[in-house]
Amino acid sequence: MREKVVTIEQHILNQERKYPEATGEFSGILNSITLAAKIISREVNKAGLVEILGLTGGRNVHGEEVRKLDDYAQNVFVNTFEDSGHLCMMISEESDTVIEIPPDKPSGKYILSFDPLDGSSNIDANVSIGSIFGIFRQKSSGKEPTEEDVLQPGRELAAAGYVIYGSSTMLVYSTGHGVHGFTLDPSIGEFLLSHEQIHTPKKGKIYSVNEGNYSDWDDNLKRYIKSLKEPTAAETKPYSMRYIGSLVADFHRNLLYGGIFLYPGDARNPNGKLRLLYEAIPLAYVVEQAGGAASDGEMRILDIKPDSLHQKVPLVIGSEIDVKTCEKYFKGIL
Ligand code: AHM
Ligand code: MG
Repeated sequence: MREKVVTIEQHILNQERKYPEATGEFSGILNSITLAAKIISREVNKAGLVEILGLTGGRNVHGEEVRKLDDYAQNVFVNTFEDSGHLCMMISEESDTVIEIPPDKPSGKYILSFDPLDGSSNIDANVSIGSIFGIFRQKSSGKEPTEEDVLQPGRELAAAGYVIYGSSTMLVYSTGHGVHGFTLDPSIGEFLLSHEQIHTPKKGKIYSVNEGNYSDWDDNLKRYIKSLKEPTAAETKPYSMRYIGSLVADFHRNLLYGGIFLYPGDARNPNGKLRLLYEAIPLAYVVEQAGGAASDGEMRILDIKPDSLHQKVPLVIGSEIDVKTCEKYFKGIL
């Protein structure tokens, strides 16, 4: 057992102290994410109880409306940040357009992109789900953010991370100085440092992909996956296949154990399924900070300049050597 516990708030403060010019605004955003994560975690943990305690007609025993957890998580993020004074804008999977800060509320110089509850189709089966976030700085100098602020490449991120609501709730974040993981202790309501400086293995033994889409794959992708299942003599043991179908959970496992996650483009969906701004980019930032890599099959995810808010992107992410090998197959070099 550790002699001294470090809460996420202390950790954020310690990071801030390294920058004398820091105003505390950035730390404020991270603390607000922590709060949103705790509130969503509490609700996710009682998800199954809605069936028992809840009612028909969308109201629970307290007479409160029973909302879909996606909507609930979206509202938690928006309500937490609308009044914070740190943001000039939000981008969410759950909102068709950008979310502006109302004129009567204080506004700041950061932009938050987020997926409030990813993998939510898994909730009813008690499978892990997550929230994903990225924080950009406002680039333009005017009061109102511009398109240049909305569509920034991932390399401009100031911070990113995710929350996984699993057998325990964990928050993992990076501000560009490594990746740190915190586990929620529900008895004291605090995220405690549990994974300091996460380094992902350079090469893994796991691959994660929805192989049900096999018949829509191109030959290069088929050859790559075959090479993992039927390795040549030099690499005798085949990779294990692990696929939860919940991006944060699949990503988190591979980050810790090493491996590769793919949601590739195929004949039916040329750009795959996952979204660039609030799914691929934040996780690409985290994986690179942990020593891994993320690509669309040809180029680094963090170098892609987004051209629309909900743009999809093929995603190949995980251990560096695995991602580079996969790229070679995609380019026909291997
Ligand atoms: P969502 O944003 O609608 O929840 O969908 C995203 C999820 C990811 O968590 C997961 O990686 C992917 O969808 C799984 O898709 P599929 O069922 O096609 O394999
Ligand atoms: Mg999602």
